[in-house]
Amino acid sequence: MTLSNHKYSLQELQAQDAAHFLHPFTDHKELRAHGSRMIVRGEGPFIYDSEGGELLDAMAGLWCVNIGYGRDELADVAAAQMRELPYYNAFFKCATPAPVQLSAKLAELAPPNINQVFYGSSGSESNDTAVRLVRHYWALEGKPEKNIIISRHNAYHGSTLAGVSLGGMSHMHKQMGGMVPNIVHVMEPYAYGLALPGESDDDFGLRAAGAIEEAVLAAGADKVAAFIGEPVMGAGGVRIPPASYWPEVQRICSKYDILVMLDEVITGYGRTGEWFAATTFGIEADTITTAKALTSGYQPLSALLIGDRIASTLVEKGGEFNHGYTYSGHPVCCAVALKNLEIIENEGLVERVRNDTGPYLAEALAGRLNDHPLVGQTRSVGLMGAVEIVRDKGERTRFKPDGSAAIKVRDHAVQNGLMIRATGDTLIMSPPLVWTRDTIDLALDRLLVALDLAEAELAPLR
Ligand code: PXG
Repeated sequence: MTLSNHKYSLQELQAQDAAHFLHPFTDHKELRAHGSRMIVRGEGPFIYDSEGGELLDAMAGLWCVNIGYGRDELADVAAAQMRELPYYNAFFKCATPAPVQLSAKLAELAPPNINQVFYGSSGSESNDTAVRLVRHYWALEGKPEKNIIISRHNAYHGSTLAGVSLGGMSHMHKQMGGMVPNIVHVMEPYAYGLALPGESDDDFGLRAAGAIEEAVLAAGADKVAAFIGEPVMGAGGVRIPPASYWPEVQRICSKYDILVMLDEVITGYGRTGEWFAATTFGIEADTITTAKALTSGYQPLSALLIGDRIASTLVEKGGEFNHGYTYSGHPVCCAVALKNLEIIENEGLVERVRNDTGPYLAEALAGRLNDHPLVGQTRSVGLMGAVEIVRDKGERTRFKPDGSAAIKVRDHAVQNGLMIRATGDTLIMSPPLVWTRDTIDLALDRLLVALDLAEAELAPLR
């Protein structure tokens, strides 16, 4: 079914949009001067706007539409579940079948130490749950004062009060008017931007992990509950840590008996070529926050995957964990998730990313873009990639004002049929896992056109 039976005009929609709809993360004054682009349809790897424009969606919506657009199987399963039982809660000793079956499936797919699931409707909500849960865990263990969570500058963990506080985005902190207490931030493992001249990536990775140990020692290990991190920082710029980083983080957390909270809202469900990036980077986690690709974005659902250490204390010590949402374990969302995971499995998408499209993307980015005068570095893991836009490749300097060059490339890319994102001076992509080598080639063809157009405008400023 398409929405062609819905009657609207772009002008009318834009007027209603400007009058009534406050968009997320938006300068509303600026938006109202331009009007929104209306995306009205999606099919496979493409999205279409109200004027018939076709865009190859290199962001999979917002890091989520892993199986691509227009999958009838998900619509059918949602409709069937809505007809049978659109909603019932999981409170008061009740359950519905879909979240039960999904939990068993997730326990099968997750790393071996993870066997329990707590549901929410968004990544932010699940991170709130994770904070509540690790603090509750230490209280049950008789150590309520062990409640500090260490996070990192430039991390993104969501937009609820706890999400913003866990995150390391200073522009978000500024609008908080007071943070959730007992969260501290240390340096991020961003070698391209932060390694010292002559410092190897691996030495830098050890130094960045060392900042966690310094924070533990400053607070006192008996006060630190957990460390939280995205295996690869997503919204912060697809920043892939050096190989030395995660093993050292794990060593530090074990040494001081600190829980490891992984935020896999972006990296979960095949993005890095494994079901979870925990496997890609060899991390043993106590909690894994997931959302987005759990349903390929077809329904809002998040799952906090909980390791045996926390779960067994919760069950053995008993007492109510006073936390939950109306939609924890929503049957329609969970039914859609089950079907989505079945599709990812049946179509071998995780293996395809690991063995074929992931390595191909890395080669294509390096082979086709690294020599471009605007490109300082390309990097990728699985189907998650970044292109650093620089003024001077050797010096790693940027055009002024910060971020202006990457936005220029992005705007040309969108004009040329490629939906890609800019964060600061980094272009980032996270396409559907159904992309093939041909789709990657097409994306890079369009990106190269955009880079050339931007270079023509930026060269005089060099
Ligand atoms: N953790 C991570 C690692 C995320 O990337 C969240 C938590 C929060 O999830 P919800 O479902 O509450 O949005 C995210 C979300 C961007 C962008 O600009 C990224 C996200 C959300 C919105 C914009 O790249 N990631």
